[in-house]
Amino acid sequence: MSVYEHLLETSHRRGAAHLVLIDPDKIGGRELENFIAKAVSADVDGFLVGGSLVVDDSFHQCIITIKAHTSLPVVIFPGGISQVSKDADAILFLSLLSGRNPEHLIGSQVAAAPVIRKLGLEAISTAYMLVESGRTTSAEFMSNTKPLPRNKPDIAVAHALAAEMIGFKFIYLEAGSGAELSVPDEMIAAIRRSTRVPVIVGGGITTPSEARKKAAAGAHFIVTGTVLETNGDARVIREFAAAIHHNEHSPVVV
Ligand code: 1GP
Repeated sequence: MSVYEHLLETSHRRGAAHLVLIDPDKIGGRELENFIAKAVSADVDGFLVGGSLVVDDSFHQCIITIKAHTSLPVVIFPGGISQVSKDADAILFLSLLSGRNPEHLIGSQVAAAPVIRKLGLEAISTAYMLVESGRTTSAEFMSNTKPLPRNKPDIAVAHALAAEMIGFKFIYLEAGSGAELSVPDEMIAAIRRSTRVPVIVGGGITTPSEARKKAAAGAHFIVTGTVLETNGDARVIREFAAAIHHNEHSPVVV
């Protein structure tokens, strides 16, 4: 089974799946090992690894450390073309479809594709869409693109339809790491009504009940990063995972 199929099967079985984002700039060493152990025991479904910056060689080591402590999928969520590692299970092969910057639509992809093939990494084509979320986010600033307007679900749906027709395997609705406002539930629901492409939602999700609403609106995968960097207690991680796994009739924690 491919990593993509495994992720979809997990999401389908549990109602939605919880992916935890690890930024190698923010955590490493023993602290990372402890965090992964807690996340695994708290029933998360997989890890994304990446960041807008990654200023040293911590990326590869971070993947190795995570892989040594879990058999859950470890998927690269690249902030740039240097963020590849043969030790990961797969890579989200992102195209910044909400923007009109050719470098992020196809330029970086052409540069990265031969490297990914050589490493034998599974590439999961992902239509990456930034959604307006209050303040300017790192992803928006670094990519030099405009996000989708948050109060215009029709524009987001048109992008999602284009993603489906082009053949992307995932749509990633991104408010941005640490965003003031997360992706609106109405936008998630509108995209789910219009396309069959599985949807990942992340950015600015700060409570289990907020995560649960995104899952209930139709997100297949919920990504949390900052909130667990701030408080990575096993209890907190477990509350997020339980809220997201809505097929399992878990209690809602506000
Ligand atoms: C960012 O979607 C992820 O790319 C997660 O965002 O750090 O705000 O949880 P947060």
